[in-house]
Amino acid sequence: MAIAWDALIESDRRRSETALIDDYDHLGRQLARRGVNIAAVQARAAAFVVAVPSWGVATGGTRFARFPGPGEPRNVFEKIDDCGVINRLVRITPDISLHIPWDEPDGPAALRAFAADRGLTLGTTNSNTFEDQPGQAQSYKFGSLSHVDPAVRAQAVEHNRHCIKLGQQLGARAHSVWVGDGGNFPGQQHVRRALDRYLDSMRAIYADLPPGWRLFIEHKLYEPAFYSTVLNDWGVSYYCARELGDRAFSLVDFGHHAPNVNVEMIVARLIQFGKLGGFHFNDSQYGDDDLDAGSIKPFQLFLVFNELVDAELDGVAGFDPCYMLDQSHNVTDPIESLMVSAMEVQRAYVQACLVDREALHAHQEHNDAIMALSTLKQAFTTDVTPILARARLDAGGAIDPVAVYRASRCRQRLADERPIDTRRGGGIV
Ligand code: RM4
Ligand code: MN
Ligand code: MN
Repeated sequence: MAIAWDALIESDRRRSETALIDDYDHLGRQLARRGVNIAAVQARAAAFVVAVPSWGVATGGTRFARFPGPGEPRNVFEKIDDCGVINRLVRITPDISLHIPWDEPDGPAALRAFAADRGLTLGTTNSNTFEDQPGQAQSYKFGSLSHVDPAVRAQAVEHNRHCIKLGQQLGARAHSVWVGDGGNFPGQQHVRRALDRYLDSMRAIYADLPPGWRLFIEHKLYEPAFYSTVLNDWGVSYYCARELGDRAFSLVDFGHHAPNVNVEMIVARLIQFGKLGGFHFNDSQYGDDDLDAGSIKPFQLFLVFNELVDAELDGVAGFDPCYMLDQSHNVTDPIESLMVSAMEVQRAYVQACLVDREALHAHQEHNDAIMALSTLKQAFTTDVTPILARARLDAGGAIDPVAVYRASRCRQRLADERPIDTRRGGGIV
């Protein structure tokens, strides 16, 4: 699809740059009064990256229905095309996380080259042993890596090995494992034995991890299993990551905890224990809602980044979390949702960069709760939009990515090029 992005971005710039300069200069003076150099903050904003999920560019669905969106991608190449549009406009999403077998390519080399042509990399593979594929010998109905039957476990281990081999051909450097294993009823599973079996399977996968690779394990409280899950919380995840070895880490998906759980505490502890692998950013009101990052609890997102920036500035050894989005878009255009979400995650990062850490530390030492909170709130309530926009513009992106995307009529064109396809696009569990 040939869209004149350069021209569209240029007319967006002509329309909005004067106002942007005005807002940026004002913010610059405000920050200077706090001893903060706006150019240095902009440089940090520009260096920020978050990966988009290949499964997120297709319309999601709920367990009740899926309403396909116009022009949604029908194969992995079209998904990468859509990821290219996102990065063309926001400039902070050059990496893609792939889901296998949803995104299984016939020719990995061709896929890698196709992505590279669009300035994109394929950094992480995600395995799928939570549903059955046509023709598969063993069923995952009662679990995969922790299944009671060794033949099912072996098949699930083999699938993960396959993902890693494929990832090597794609230039990936990490593999992420989430399993739907668990029980729907009390007594259905022997809780301890199921975890032992899971760990044995994970050891076999870990043993095949290529040099330089990391293995991420993702916990989740419930769903699709409604009574118990094998990797139910961050404590179990931490334990397993330790058991597996130095290159195994816990991955935090924002929606995978009980309501009201203090996610920033989990993040701080995983950093402290050297086991924070990365994130699946999204937002939620009740459970694994997979809503757009920053749409429900932006302060929580900021508090998580407050911990991350604090660790970055402290130079915590081995601290190198991988940032990814993991969302399901049911009522929005996925391209718009992913652009906005990436910018919201970047916003939280930049706000966290504004925290006056010396002042915060002094308030903590003096047990001054009000001033400690005010210090955080001062950063959180600073509108950093001009910094994000300036960083995007300087990197060749749009001041207002959603406006440019709508002006391009990209979605209408995609709808013409990709006649409606009602096959499941993934991302609904
Ligand atoms: C799960 C989990 C995984 C994601 C699947 C689609 O709930 O978040 O990361 O790959 O959904
Ligand atoms: Mn996830
Ligand atoms: Mn999830």
